Amino acid sequence: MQENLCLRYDQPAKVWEENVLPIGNSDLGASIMGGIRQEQIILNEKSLWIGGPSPSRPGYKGGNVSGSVTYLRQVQKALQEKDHKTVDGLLEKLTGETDGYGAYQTLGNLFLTFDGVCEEKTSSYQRYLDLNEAVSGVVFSQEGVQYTREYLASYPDHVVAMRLCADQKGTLSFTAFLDGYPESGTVTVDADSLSCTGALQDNGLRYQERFLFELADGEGEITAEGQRLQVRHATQVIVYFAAATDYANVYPAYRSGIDPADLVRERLEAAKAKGYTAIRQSHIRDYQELFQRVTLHLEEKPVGVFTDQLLREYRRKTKEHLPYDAADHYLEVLYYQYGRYLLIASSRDGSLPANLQGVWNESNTPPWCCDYHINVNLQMNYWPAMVANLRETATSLVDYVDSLREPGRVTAADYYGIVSDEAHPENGWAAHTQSTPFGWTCPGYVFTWGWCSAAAAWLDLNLWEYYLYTEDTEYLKAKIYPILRESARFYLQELCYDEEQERYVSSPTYSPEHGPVTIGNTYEQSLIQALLQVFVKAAGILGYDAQLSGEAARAAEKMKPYQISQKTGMLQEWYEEDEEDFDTSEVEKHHRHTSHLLGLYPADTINYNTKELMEAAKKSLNDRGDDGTGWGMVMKMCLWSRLGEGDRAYVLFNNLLADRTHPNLWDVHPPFQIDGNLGAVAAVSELLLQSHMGYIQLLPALPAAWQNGSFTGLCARGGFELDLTWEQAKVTGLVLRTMHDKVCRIRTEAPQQILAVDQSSKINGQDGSEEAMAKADNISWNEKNGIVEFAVKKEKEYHILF
Ligand code: FUC
Repeated sequence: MQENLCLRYDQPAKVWEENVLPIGNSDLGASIMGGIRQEQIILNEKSLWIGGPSPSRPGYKGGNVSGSVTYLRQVQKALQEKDHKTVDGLLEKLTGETDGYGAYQTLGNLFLTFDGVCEEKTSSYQRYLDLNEAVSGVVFSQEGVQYTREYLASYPDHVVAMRLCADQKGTLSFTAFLDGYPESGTVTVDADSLSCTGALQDNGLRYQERFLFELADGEGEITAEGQRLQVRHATQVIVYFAAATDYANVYPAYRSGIDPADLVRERLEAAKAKGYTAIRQSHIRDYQELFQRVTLHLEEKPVGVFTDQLLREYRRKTKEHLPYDAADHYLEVLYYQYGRYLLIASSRDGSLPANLQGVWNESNTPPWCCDYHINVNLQMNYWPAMVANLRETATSLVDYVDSLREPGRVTAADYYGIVSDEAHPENGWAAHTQSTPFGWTCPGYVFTWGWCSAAAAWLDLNLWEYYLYTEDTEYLKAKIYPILRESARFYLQELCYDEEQERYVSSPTYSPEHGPVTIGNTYEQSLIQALLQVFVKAAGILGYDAQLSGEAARAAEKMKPYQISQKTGMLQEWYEEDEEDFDTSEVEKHHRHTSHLLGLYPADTINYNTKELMEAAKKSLNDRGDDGTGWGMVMKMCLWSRLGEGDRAYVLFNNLLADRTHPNLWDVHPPFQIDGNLGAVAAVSELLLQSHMGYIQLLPALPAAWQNGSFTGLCARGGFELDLTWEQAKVTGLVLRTMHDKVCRIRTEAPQQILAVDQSSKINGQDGSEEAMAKADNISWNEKNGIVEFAVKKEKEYHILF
């Protein structure tokens, strides 16, 4: 376990997105302000969305406009004829509607106004979020009384639980009330609970949120007074919070038919019966099972200062180009582990995936509707899931992508003429830039940000990573493969052969939010090609669909996604880039999206074996510069790490922390977007470990600033888990575990010895005694390519000695 992973502040939060401390169990989110006299907790339930099907919108069709394929054909023809005027005139026909898009809503606030407590008389105030236990709290003293509040969000028990204490008998008195809840809500106050029940005006989605108050030691009294609950002369009060809606991610009605009040009642009754201490224990056990799998040390020193001070210091040093010290490295480690925390808190099996803000939202009109953007953001949210040993957080994404298939078939039919019917079931699904929990897959309402035929292919690559890291063939067969196959069918019909370009192309294409409308831009070509190649591999593993797989292989080969500009030597973003009449009016040198480089990361078609493409990608990346939005910087970090340039990636990490991080360590686009937090976990991991080349690479892009360090528990493709230590940038120790009996390949200098330790002897506390050790089987080291190969078994742990 890694000690001292805690965000700390000496003041209450002032601004939600800058200062709050978030807790969550994926379905529920709570952001804690930590006020002294008045505590404010902003609450969320992830499925509380307006939009989608509704009695007031009987024709809801996910925004799809029937017959749009006619215009697609016209645009394709006009593009081929280079008739840009006609293209421009038709683009508005390749869009979707807006009605029913909706937005993520907030459940509002719980306010607790404390009697006899005031800011002026308070001392020793602390607000914290302990990442080791996923527990947040507030502590302060006033006139000899210490007040403590503790908050946690439990995944196993489906509640947020709060414990409010005073250390002197009978000194805890407060008023509790709700505010900011949906307009349609009715507040009910009874002997020991506050609740808000209603159905959203927009779509009739039913919801309930309820708070159950309990006097832990019987001390004090609770009374209902109007819309408020009064707690007087208590010493310890427990509050359980549960919330639910009748949403279900099932097309086309998206309703469960279950009364949310029933779920809430069951959960609160169970919570009360179990009690705070047991809930706390189960929560910590559940959370730590995931969180503790990874530790990271970068010669950091947890110092006694507050997190916002650490961040200010880091910013100052970055601006003044001063060297970082152990406190700065502590901030880096904290930021990394906070990203893992945020993913666990906002994405667990059985719920919707993490949205643009995870699960936390204080507004009914949040930026970008707090939706599921799939031209980078949702994908980035899940980049850390596998490498940072949190595969359980990824299944919500798999389920979500699966749920887009049925509505996505309507989009495929309306916009591409690709129809699924009895003769051609599961014949293709499409999705574009933005999506919602109500199956919104049509193009956005403006072509130049809304059209994105490759969005589904990109999502599919995330799912494939799940397989690569686990090699879980059953899950591949049951969940992932059907999605990949349907995508392959879609793209095989969507692609057309372009005589002039002599390749299969997607058309029209628009590089995310950048440049002109063209044929077969690098973004679409590279993602669709990667998806087709992945499908071929998956079909091969399962022994399925030989004919389709053959077609996919042939098409992929003829897609030729990459061109190097004869003029600049850069990897082109658009095929037509070097042509005289190429329209540069919408090209931005420093555009935040680096969509033409996705073959380098997260895909692997640009790699150490394609040296020219690597060089060209590097030139492009240099041209884009080191600035950007939060997620834009993270994207570049990942790209530099795949180029093996750790120091350059580190500059971006420095800039991310210095310029794009709020005091509560939330990533700033601006505004707050969680993709940068989560993506940065993947980016840092990628500096230390890569495995996309068919072998494991240790410290492939180590920044000079991290000369000495260690990690435990990072994962490599193939089902491996690694612990690594390094000194003076050289590997000094490596331990490897495997999910499968197989051959392991690591690129490294010649190891002196590889010892296989029985895991059971370790578990029995014998710590790998000499007797338990035996040399690993079949070790070979190839001097030419520097790869060591040896057979591994899942019951053993391998200690590689240098
Ligand atoms: C993408 C980005 C924007 C923003 C939005 C949520 O479309 O281009 O910058 O992050 O998603």
